[in-house]
Amino acid sequence: MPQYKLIYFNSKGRAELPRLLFAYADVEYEDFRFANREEFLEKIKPNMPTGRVPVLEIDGKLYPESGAIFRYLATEFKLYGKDNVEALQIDGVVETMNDILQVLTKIFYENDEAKKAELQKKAAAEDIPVVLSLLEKLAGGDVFVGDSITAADIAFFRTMEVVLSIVTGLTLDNYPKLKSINDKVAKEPKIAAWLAKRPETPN
Ligand SMILES: N[C@@H](CCC(=O)N[C@@H](CS)C(=O)NCC(=O)O)C(=O)O
Repeated sequence: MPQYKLIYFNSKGRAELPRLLFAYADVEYEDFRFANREEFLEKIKPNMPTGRVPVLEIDGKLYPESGAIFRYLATEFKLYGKDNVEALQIDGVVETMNDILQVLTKIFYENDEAKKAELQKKAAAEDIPVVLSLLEKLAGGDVFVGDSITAADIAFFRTMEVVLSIVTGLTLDNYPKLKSINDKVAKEPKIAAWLAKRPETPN
């Protein structure tokens, strides 16, 4: 088994999905969190391949980009479908979900409070429900692809965590398949154990 170290801020952000994959696959890794932005700028950033994080270190070599880390780990942990067609379906789900993340990023980085509130309202009423309806169509039943949990389901769970932390007034009650996927992932014993023990951070 390779030696894994995941390098990121002491926050969930772009590192939480890989952390959930490690948890679900029950694979050991070092969850390396630097203390603050000063430490990042002085000690970490200059040594990262692109100056940004997350970075996954595998046996001493550094690899950037959260999407690449997600696909690599999911493939290593056999969570990326049983064949290339299932991988294609998983990618379809992940790419659709990226439309939600784009909406959320806009809200997250908006500094004007009035504009932020407007964006949040529109996201809850329009932007996110549109994408959730598409995802409901892609869902197979209580998983997106095949007959057991894949990286698509775990990525959806993580996306919903981010959605609910940024946008209020949204539920999955109108999306029965998405609701069962979300509940199923949350109830997986290894995921539940990680959720209970992970460091508490605001985002
Ligand atoms: N496309 C990259 C974006 C990485 C990124 O923007 N990381 C932020 C933290 S979430 C960062 O390192 N910011 C500090 C900086 O750019 O100096 C990915 O998905 O990994």
